[in-house]
Amino acid sequence: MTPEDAARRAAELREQLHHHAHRYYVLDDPEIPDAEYDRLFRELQALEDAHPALRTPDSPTQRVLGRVLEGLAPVRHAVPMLSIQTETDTTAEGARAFDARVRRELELPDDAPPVAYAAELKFDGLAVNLRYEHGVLVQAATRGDGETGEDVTQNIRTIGQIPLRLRGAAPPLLEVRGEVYMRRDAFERLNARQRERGEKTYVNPRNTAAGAVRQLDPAVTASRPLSFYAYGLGDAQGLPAFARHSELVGWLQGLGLPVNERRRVCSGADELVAFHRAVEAERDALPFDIDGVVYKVDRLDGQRQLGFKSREPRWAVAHKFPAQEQATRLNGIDIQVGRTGKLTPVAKLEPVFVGGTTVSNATLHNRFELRRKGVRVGDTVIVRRAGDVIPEVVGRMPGAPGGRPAYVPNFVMPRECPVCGSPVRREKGSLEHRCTGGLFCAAQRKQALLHFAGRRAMDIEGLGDKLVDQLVDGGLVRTLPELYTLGLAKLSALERMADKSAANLVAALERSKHTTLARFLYALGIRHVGESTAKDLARHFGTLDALMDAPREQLLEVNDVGPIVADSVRQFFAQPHHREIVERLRAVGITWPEASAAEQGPKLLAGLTLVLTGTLPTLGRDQAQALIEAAGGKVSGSVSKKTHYVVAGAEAGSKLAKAQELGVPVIDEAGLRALLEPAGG
Ligand code: 5U1
Repeated sequence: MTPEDAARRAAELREQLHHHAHRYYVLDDPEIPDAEYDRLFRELQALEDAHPALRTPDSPTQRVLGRVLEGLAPVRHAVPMLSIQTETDTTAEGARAFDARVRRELELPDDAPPVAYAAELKFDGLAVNLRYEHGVLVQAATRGDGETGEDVTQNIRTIGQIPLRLRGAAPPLLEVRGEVYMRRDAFERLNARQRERGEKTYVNPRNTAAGAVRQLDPAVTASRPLSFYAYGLGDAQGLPAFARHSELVGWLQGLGLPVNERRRVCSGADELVAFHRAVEAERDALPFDIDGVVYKVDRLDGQRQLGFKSREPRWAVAHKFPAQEQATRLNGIDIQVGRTGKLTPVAKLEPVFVGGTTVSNATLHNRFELRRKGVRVGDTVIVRRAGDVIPEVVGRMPGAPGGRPAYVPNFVMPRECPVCGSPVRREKGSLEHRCTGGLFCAAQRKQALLHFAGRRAMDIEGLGDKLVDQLVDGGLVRTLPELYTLGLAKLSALERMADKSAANLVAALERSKHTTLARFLYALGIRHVGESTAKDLARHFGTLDALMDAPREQLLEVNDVGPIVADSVRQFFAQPHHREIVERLRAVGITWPEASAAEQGPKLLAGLTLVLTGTLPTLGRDQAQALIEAAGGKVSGSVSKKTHYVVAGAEAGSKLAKAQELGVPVIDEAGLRALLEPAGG
């Protein structure tokens, strides 16, 4: 290859790789398989090795080559990185105060039309300034004190979402401001990896992202999966003439920078309030943490008119949501015994308002997790409560510089179950301590009853934890079948039980007797048999007797059943008292439509695994799943070589791409309906 040919090919490859990196990292919509990207990447690497002069700073191969630094150099910001004022009223109404202030300062009369605001998410990460000269990333800096930040260029270059070169007609100088953050799934994966290696887990995505950006060794940053959103400008020359902030954000997107889609222009206070409410409701479903929303006067002439107050613009405000993390004192550690006997250390906390409620208990998971976090009774700890997730202690507050000399835990796992006194054991290779008391243990009995009564199990409405406590502690229910022999008289005699509630419960118990085999199996609480496995087992065996007598090899034939599940099912039904419970449950009248395995055969989708993705034109997700399962098929959450069909609707994303990559047939709703019709029908 002549040097000219090599240069031409290298430029072509750089162009292609920039394009595909943008599709992959920014748009999350790759056009080519990963393997093809890797092939192009290696071809460019080989060309650059053979002709080092072709190795340009914006080459995609140059993302992780920085050296380990002794310290981060200071960078003086050409335009200060301002902070943003915070609206302290975390209710949606807080938005009105900002609108009122803006209107007053713009001297708008009461009858003037509503002000337009750009409303965006407030990402919980680390603010950075990216400097592009003639479209090439030349420097990245943290905010620091707003005047001077730290040079983190090498580290920022490792973030795939941040373009090393802007697309299209970039101006001679452009400083982009935005937030580096870590997605929650990336954070969970990172912590799972740390746990596997027996290393310290990270407290939250924000601190992990901030720590990663400020690393001295860029290889460490590269090993932490980071993301970026752009939301504003620093210094710039030769910009197009914008009239509005919202136009500017659209323009940044056109340059190949990631901007968040959950933004809109709101007209006046009412729409700000609605935006705040809507985003707060979506908060826990977002793939990353936010701590609020940001409102900015959309018109740039309006921003200029409002100007600044000390270090903050008057034209913007951060409207926070209630914090999801708070510090509080760990007063003690209790032990909770779960349905399968697992002992969980539970933190007894000085009550603290976090994630919208007062929290006084939080899980510490297990002894190993507790030690990894270095938590001791008496410490100030950080408690996190996000959405419906159980509150957890994520770590301890850093103490005085120097910290404590060495961590000595002041909590030990009991050797005997605190509820029933049976010995506590930890199986080899497991992190969990378990009570060996089985259903002799009142705690396990209570949990077993609650599980049995659960919505997805026997669905016994009205049988909650308070009532279960009374039934078990009062010696009224020792085994599952006894639930059905309680009767109205015994229930009405319970404390705080109104006649009507007792009658409702009796009716709910009666209703629950008509169920399905899958629900019944799930309700028994066999270890490792979740809802989906219960459905697989019911579908495969058709009758309870066939399943109870099935040898290991037959169990292993069931979809998704491996040795652990097979052994657990065998062990469960090998125990005479479990058989007795099953027989007594049948004797009280619990029934389900049974089918022989032979009758299961003609089901149209028997043995097929389908994946649903995107929005189907008429069927909701649950409806589609129910139709597939009723026809004997299985719905899986991810696409693999074993998937038989992917049913794709509008806005199908990565699952569709995966199906195409693996050559899995893709059908639409009409295709699914055709599969569900008998041949010739
Ligand atoms: N979305 C967004 N986040 N955020 C944070 N915009 C935005 N603007 C900021 C900050 C600190 O500051 C400017 C208003 C100066």
